[in-house]
Amino acid sequence: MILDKLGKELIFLDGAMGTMLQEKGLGAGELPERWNESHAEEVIDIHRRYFEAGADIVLMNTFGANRIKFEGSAEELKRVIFKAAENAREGARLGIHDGRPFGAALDMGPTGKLLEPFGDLSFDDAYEAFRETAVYGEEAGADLIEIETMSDTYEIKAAVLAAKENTSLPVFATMVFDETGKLLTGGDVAAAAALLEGLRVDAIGVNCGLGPDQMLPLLHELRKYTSLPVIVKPNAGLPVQRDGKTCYDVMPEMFAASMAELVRNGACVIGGCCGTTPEYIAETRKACGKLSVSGSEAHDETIVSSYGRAVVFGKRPLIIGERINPTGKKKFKEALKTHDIDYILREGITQQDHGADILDVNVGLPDIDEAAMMRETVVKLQGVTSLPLQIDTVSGKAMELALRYYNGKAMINSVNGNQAVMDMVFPLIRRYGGVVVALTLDEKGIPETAEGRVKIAGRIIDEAARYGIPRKDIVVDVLTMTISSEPRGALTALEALKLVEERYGVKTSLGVSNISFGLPARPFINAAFYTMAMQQGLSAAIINPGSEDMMRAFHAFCALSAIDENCSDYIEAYHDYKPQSAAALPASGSPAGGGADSGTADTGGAMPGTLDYAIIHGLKEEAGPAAGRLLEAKTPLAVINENLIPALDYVGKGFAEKTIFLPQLLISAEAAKAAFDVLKEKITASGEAGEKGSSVIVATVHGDIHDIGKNIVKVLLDNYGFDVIDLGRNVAPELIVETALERNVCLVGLSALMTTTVVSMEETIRLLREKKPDCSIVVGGAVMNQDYANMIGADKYARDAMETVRYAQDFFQTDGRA
Ligand code: B12
Repeated sequence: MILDKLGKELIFLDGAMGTMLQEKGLGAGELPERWNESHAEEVIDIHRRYFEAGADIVLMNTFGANRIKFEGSAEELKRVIFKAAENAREGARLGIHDGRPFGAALDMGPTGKLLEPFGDLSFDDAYEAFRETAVYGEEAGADLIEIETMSDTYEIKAAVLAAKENTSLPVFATMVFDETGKLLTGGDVAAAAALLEGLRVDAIGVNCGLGPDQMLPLLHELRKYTSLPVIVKPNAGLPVQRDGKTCYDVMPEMFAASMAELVRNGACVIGGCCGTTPEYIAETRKACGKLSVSGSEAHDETIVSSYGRAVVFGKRPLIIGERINPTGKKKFKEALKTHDIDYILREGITQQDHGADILDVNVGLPDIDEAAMMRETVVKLQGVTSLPLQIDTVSGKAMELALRYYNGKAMINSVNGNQAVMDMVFPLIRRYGGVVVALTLDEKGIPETAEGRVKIAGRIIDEAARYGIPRKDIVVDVLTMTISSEPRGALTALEALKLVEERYGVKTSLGVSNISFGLPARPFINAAFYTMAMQQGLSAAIINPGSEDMMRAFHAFCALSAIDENCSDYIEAYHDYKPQSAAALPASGSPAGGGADSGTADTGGAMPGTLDYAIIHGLKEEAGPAAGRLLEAKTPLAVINENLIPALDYVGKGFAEKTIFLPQLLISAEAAKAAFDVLKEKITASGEAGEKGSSVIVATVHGDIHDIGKNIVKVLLDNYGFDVIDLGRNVAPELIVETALERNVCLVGLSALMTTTVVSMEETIRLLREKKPDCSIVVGGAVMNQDYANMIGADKYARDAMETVRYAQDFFQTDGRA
């Protein structure tokens, strides 16, 4: 019933459940889903009111009903979900007076944990948690599954797969974007849309975070990249704090008027999120009830994505980096055999720095477990680069694992006209989404003529359609034959390139360097052929972005064909070019026309192999040894101040400027910690064994989880002989005061790194002054300065760990407590 209406008629969802439960007395920290059993009447009443207000579908009170939040109690979880479904049905019985059809959606929200490699929840565990909830939901009678409030594409992928692989229910999926159109993990609307469309959800959309007016640009953006029905569920405006309570600034009538505007712009499933109540839904029904939905336009853009970016084919020639491939590379083969993943990651980062848009990943070698290696490489590469990946393998198992654990819509290299290969590859694409490279060869080999190759492309496209794979998800590779053995090899490929695009309207890709095999000075031929192919409309080339000749051809072509407006990318790349210089290619050359997201990573001038580079790129395995090397020439404190902190500052600045996103911040922090572990050993080994007994409490204040700086302070204080009581991070003021009282500690060090947590610091100081007035308080952390410290009543502001030690020494000496 829902799928019959979807996209044809406007479907009304309900508003917030949490807001309503809080009004009814839900306490802080209480799991709202437990109210399905303990306060069933209240939950039923909320459903009833939403149905009366005009909702067609209500969301069951199951947002957080998963084994992670319910700490493994499957029995309770199942009971709660069944009761939630019963409550929704009872709400419908009481609230629907005109007999209209209704639905109850199983609501699946995020687990609250970040997934690996950025957090500690594995993809499989997330999948398993969602699977369990989805299965119970279907058994309990849910009519569809709505996955909502997701801010990480990897988590939503786990949830969608769990729902689709284990139930037959329709799946709706909505995510939370900020006003700049980014997810918390950095992905944009196009990236999320590509992923979700690839996973074949039934409707896609946005919820939470923003009010209805701020969602309009997001809706436009979504409609640009998907032809799926679009869901919009805004908050009742932006949150404002009044008397310590969170309130929303858009009233029901204004909300409804904005919702009508959203419907006129293409939303076809609408409802409300935080702050909305039955009044909002009633007004929305009034304002929108007579509006019709505007049909979806078909979108035929070819898009691949990663967690952090979408790459759209057709705007300019794309560069697919070919270096992650053992063919003809002795060192690479060795790295695969010795399981030197860092070597592979470095190849990825270097290609990104040189301007690749997509990275080809081929780790096939006869004597290794390719599937396991492929999975590991894909997962780890995603930890150090946000470039989309091209999975390059002939092994079905390796392809499946890579696609399953890939966080985005991948490119797949490849399928061909051989039926058995198509039967292996297409079901995987149908299941996981992806853009597949179709090689124009079949059981009979590679046709000699352009027409022959084009025909095979046509057959592959038709066969893909039978699997439900649209043309936009196929990129045709007409194959390059080497001109030393096939004199017309280049011409045939160029002719086929043009024909394929003209006849089928598909995008193309080509491995370029094969053209010159067996000839001297191969780069000359490669670069010229590359230019000819781009002129012929080639969409993407598999090349080595580290090759100066190829990149010059690329930049020059973009400038000549007016893709690179005002030649600005060309100028940026070559303004300091000197004819004799071997280093004309910039370390971080930026390809033309890609805008802010054009696939390059700034290294802040740091060189590969250095600690700064390892931290900036989150190379955890490299950071420790790099720190070790620096220790040969510097003291640990100098390494902290001259390398570790500046590298983190660099990342932090990028984060503030939104060129770096939370996942990258996290892996940089991990790398910094790995480096610090090495430095710590050295500091401890050189310890100035002081008298124990002068106790100091250190803690990062409540609400703040930054502890790298605080840990440095701890280690140094430890090392100088103080008895350090480390209360950790995110520490409540009460605990700090209790500990100071219990252990009679007279020096407390507090750390805060965010402007928002300076208030917790102030509160802690206030409480300490009240309960333990003889305590001295030293504060630090990146946001802190002398003025702030004075303002919040601290005794001392210490700029760094060493200053903290000096202060502690003075304090205990003058104080005579030591
Ligand atoms: C690493 C990092 C993280 C890591 C933290 C990992 C960890 N275990 O600590 C992760 C990825 C988890 C993280 C998360 C977040 N982060 Co952060 N993060 C940073 C970053 C890049 C570096 C901080 C750092 O470790 N510096 C290196 C250490 C050694 O320096 P330090 O802490 O200043 O310490 C020295 C001195 O200050 C002093 N000191 C430190 N503590 C103490 C204590 C005492 C008692 C004394 C005396 C001295 C002292 O001595 C230290 C050694 O010399 C900063 C940017 C920056 N440049 O600071 C952003 C930054 C602090 N983060 C920021 C934000 C916004 C966040 C998030 C909210 C992001 C999000 N959307 O989720 C979350 C916060 C969650 C929370 N509730 O706390 C913002 C804060 C903005 C603001 N002004 O409020 C910053 C400034 C980035 C930015 N420019 O936007 N982050």
